[in-house]
Amino acid sequence: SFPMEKFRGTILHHPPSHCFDNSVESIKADLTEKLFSMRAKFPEVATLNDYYLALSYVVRDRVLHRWIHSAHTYFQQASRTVVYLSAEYLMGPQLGNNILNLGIRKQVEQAVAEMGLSLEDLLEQEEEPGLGNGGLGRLAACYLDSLATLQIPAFGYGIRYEFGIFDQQIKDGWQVEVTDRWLRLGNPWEVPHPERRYEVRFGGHTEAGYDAQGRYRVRWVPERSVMGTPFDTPVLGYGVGNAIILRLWQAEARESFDFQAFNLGNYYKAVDDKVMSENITKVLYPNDEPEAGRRLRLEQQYFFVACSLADMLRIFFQRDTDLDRLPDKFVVQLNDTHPAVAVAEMMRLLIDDNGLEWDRAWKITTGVFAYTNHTLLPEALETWNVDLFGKVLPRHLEIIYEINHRFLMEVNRFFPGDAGRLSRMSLFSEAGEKRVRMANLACVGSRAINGVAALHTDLLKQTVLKDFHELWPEKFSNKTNGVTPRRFMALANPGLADLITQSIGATWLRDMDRLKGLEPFARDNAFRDQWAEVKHQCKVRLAAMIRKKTGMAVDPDTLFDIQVKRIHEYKRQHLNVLNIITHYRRLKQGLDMDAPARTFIFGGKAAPGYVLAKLMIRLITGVADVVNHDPDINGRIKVVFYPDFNVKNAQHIYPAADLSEQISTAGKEASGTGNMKFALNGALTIGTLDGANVEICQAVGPENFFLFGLTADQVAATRQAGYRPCDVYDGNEELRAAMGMISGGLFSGGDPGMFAPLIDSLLNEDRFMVLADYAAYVQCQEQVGRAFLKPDHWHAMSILNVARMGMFSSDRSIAEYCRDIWHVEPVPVVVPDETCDID
Ligand code: 7GP
Repeated sequence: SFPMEKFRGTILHHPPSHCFDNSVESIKADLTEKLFSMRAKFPEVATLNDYYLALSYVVRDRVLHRWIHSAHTYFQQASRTVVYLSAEYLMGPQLGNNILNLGIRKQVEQAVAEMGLSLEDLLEQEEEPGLGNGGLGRLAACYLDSLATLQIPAFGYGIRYEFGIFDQQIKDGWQVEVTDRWLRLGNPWEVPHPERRYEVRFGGHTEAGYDAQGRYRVRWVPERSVMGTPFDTPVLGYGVGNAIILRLWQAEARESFDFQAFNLGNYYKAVDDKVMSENITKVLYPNDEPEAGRRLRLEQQYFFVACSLADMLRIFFQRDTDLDRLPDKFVVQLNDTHPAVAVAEMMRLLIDDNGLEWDRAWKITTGVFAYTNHTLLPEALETWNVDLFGKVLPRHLEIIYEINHRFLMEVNRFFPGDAGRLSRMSLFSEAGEKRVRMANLACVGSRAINGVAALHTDLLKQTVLKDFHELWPEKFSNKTNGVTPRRFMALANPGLADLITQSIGATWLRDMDRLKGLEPFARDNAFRDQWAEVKHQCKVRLAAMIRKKTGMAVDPDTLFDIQVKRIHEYKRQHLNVLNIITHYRRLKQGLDMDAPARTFIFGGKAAPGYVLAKLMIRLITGVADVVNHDPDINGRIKVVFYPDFNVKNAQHIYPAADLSEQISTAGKEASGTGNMKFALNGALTIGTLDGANVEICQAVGPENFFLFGLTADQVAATRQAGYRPCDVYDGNEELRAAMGMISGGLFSGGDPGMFAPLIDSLLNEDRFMVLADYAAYVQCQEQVGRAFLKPDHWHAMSILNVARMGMFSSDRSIAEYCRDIWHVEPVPVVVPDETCDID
């Protein structure tokens, strides 16, 4: 590897400084050159994808220029650095975002136009890296964007899954999962560094003994090992020279061939190890799948944690030798518990590999980590069977036992003789099979713990992490989520962004509190008309996408009522459906004839093994089939299931919404971030007091928000009082009718059995209080309909929503993490010879 030690102290060289000419002529010339040098094509035979790749390489050169100067600056200043550990990143397409952040949109548009291409077509070519499930993975991506923009030295570390989240197709109304082969046509954005690989060991056993100095030492004798190779993707800040790196690890065999087996003539045995090793980063696991025996998933977690911490120590040792200073140089944020094994790995690195004593190692470890929790659902809290854990990571299990032993002694000092508390706080659950509790490990190993919205953090303190809060109240804080306005406003909705910029100037994209300046425009008729026209154009564009993807025609003049997110019982897509059916039935009866015509749009993936969620998709498509073709309805209701919801599609969907559906059972959605993306694009929200909805409602004002349903406290109290969904059912004629239409087979081609599991679960248990909130929801939807009929007032509310949403920029979230948890300062990067400013 590169002899970095030569660079310690003094800097000998500057990185190459390249004067990139961002003129139209120069971009055209570079594009032709890349077509030749990277694709070996001349224009007459180049495909659209060749042009996409060539343009990406043109842009990548400019991106790398910023990255190399950033890396050099951070190195030179030995800057305190944030390490973000996340098993998931949902980055979305890169080309458009990089063009935006380089500030070269106009030139690129013109350059490709002069070559007979359209930038929009080229952008559509890009296959996004779907390396995450949903909210948690997309949050990580927004946070990288804001870290770069706020000029914070940072690394995002994760896993380079060969297959990301499955592609969703809808066949006969059902979800069908298709392998996501995102790397098939190549990925121009990453730079592999095979020269910088790390070995990661698994299995085997440990041996205790004494070293030469007579100190007690444990030696891990692993059974096998794999190599981790990093692939780097630069992430640009907006309006600054800074870039940071997303470093994803790919597993490879130590040797491509087992030479001994090969020499014995067993070719297949020889490649076995290669195949086994590469399996570790083959595929992303979907949420909500039964965890049973998923050894590979544990191996994935340890694999990327081990590579990342080794890399962090390598960087540390470039400039320092004293490990006690590690917490001064790095802070490691655990994005939920998927990387929580890092606590044990750090102890192993310090004690076994670097010879530190336990107490010193523990002080360093607990000075480095911080933990973000993303869920209150008990079934989503991660635990691992102890036997499995011990087989994969025998040394780490020992370390966790020791951490637990010392920790429980401390608990016992604070709360003497409280056996119940000891068993709740233990890192091991002993009821049934013995399991390691990853959330408890993360709490014990971290100096800061946070939830992702005010309500969520309160509930964490009162429920799942109550005991930890009682022991260490000072560790807890709230960090309400945010989303990046660059991707979800400027890139996704240039029409809206331009209108805002014309009105209040361009600084809002880096300083979202400036959106406040839009408030007076809510009363300005001419502005409202422009606002309405932008929304209308977005709806026209989405209607065209819907036509292309589903063949369905929808009318952009109708109310676009949209729910896009993972399909889950707690998110209650079925509550939305029950309202649609109710509305449908009323129209059939000649009621509600003055309600505005609506297009109900759904999108989202169901975990492949989550039967009820898949049934919910089938219910939506079944209702769509009946309602869309009913001549009595005559277009007053249309229902669309938009297939394959992902970041790329989302960028078309959020801007086109009139109404955003955020209707989870109060107390179940940790934060939500789609709620923010909709509101920032001028949608009004219908929602419960759940997650960040609470703060959104407060920020935009309850008069600009359609609030309904039980509060979290009422949900808990109703449950306590012995909630019986069948009583609600018996007492509401419209609800009975709607559910009767489902169970009667109207939406399943006459098959009354199809939706029985869904109906039964609502009638017998209704864990998520769908029936309890039904009447309030239907009523609130009527209010929405009436409000939509007064367009001036509607658009005024829409403008006020955007004007007051500034605090939901991920820049605000990241600034709070920096101030309260990370204690890290901006490090501005000056890029020499940049010829182009942000436009
Ligand atoms: C999600 C939460 O469900 C969502 O409410 C939140 O906005 C988002 O994280 C970001 O904080 N959680 C996940 O995506 C997830 O996988 C399991 O949670 C740990």
